[in-house]
Amino acid sequence: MSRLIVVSNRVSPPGPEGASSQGGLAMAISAALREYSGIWFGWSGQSTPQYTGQISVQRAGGVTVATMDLEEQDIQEYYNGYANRTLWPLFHYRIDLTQYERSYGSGYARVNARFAEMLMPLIAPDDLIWVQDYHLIPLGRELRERGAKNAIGFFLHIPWPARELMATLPRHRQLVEAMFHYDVIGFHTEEWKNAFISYVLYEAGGMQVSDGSLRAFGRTTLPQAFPIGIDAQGFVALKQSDAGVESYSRVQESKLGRKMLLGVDRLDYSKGIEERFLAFERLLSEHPEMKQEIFLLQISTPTRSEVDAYQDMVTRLDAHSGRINGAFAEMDWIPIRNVHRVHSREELAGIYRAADVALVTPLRDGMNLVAKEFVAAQDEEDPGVLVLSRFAGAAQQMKEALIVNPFSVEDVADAIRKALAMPVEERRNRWRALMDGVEREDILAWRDSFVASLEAARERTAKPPKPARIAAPRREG
Ligand code: GDG
Repeated sequence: MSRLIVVSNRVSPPGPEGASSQGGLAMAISAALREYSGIWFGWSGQSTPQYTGQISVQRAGGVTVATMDLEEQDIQEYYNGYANRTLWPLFHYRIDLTQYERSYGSGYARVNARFAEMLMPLIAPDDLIWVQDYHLIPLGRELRERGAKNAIGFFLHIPWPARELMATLPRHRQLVEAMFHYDVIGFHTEEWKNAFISYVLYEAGGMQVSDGSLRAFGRTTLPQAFPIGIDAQGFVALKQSDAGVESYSRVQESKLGRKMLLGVDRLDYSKGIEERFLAFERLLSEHPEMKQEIFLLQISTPTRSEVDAYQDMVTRLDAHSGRINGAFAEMDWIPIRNVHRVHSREELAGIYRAADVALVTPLRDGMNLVAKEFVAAQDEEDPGVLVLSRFAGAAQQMKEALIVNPFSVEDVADAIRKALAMPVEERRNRWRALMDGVEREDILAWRDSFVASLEAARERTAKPPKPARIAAPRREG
């Protein structure tokens, strides 16, 4: 079996405390690498005053991990700059927050070239290479320029924007041209894939071939949808662990018989947390009889705190929750519990289980794993209800959720009321259908389908070109 090389911006190998400290994606990558005996390559997360060009290789939890440090300027321009101030907001439809600085673009190009330089000596001719996410779009081209002939695939974890938005990015054609150096390009949904195809056909003058591949810039690539999933069984085990049961009981007791609405998100403007608070405020002001009966637990873990848009958002969010709590709270009841601390995955599973309604209302999201984790953590006999934004990739698969428009406070407020009033029979039926999907389209299915597509790409390239077909002479009579 050939080796698999996974490249991502950051690597998070299994720690000494085992796999439970890893997120679902990191666990799938570790599992894939164990199976294919490969390497996980990426940035160590450390900075050095000057770029050293050194790699550190370690074995961790059965996986070989190779990391490199970046210099401070790289982190500012590539990571905080082009990745998180340019591509992230643009790809999440926030051109109002998108910053286009030339220095960011050159830092991004420089770091991608450095990744390729460091990675090349580790690659054997038969290896499959799988590049993850928007930080590393040009890496495939950089590797090809250095002679890599391997099958190389790319997976985008975030949405692909509409082509009118893509056109606002300086040098957008170069970015898309770079993607044509991959054999396979994976998106979470058909919608993101089609947005990419639309760019290629209408902006880049490309064409579609009958086998689904795309031709442009003198090259061919295969765009495909691979919806990511979670480790569903692993998540059930987290909820049943001691820490999972303890956090469930703790939250359950604190509810005092009230219904709990739950939000769990990275503190990111794409997640629609502010809009969710406003919808909850609308509900309380239009239905004061619901006061005392419900509350919202919002767990938001801080990220990217060096980027201004994130600092501004935290300030606004805290102002909203303070205002809503000030206006509605009573001596023995608070409407919003606004929590910024990080929880272990076991604790999180227990919290999901204790929720009556999950509010997963991003304004735009590649997939959204929280929606799937919430479903996996529910009790079969008395499951909670999932309220899900139509703009999350997950909405394409999770049709039995209550699908909402997160931009409409009324729509979300109505869905909350509907969820709270839903009879247990309907909750069970919807949950069963959702859980079947979460189990079927899990993280291993995602990994296996992508790797299979990459292997097929390698076979196509290895095959000698078919001899020209000569039509047989027609028999007369
Ligand atoms: C990107 C795309 C796509 C949250 N709080 C805590 C915690 N979390 C974990 C959740 C979940 C993960 O973070 C968040 O995953 P999402 O999928 O919801 O969102 P992004 O981080 O934006 O991920 C997204 C994903 O990539 C995969 O392709 O679905 O669309 O944006 O797993 O549980 N984990 C712990 N403590 C917390 O307090 N341990």
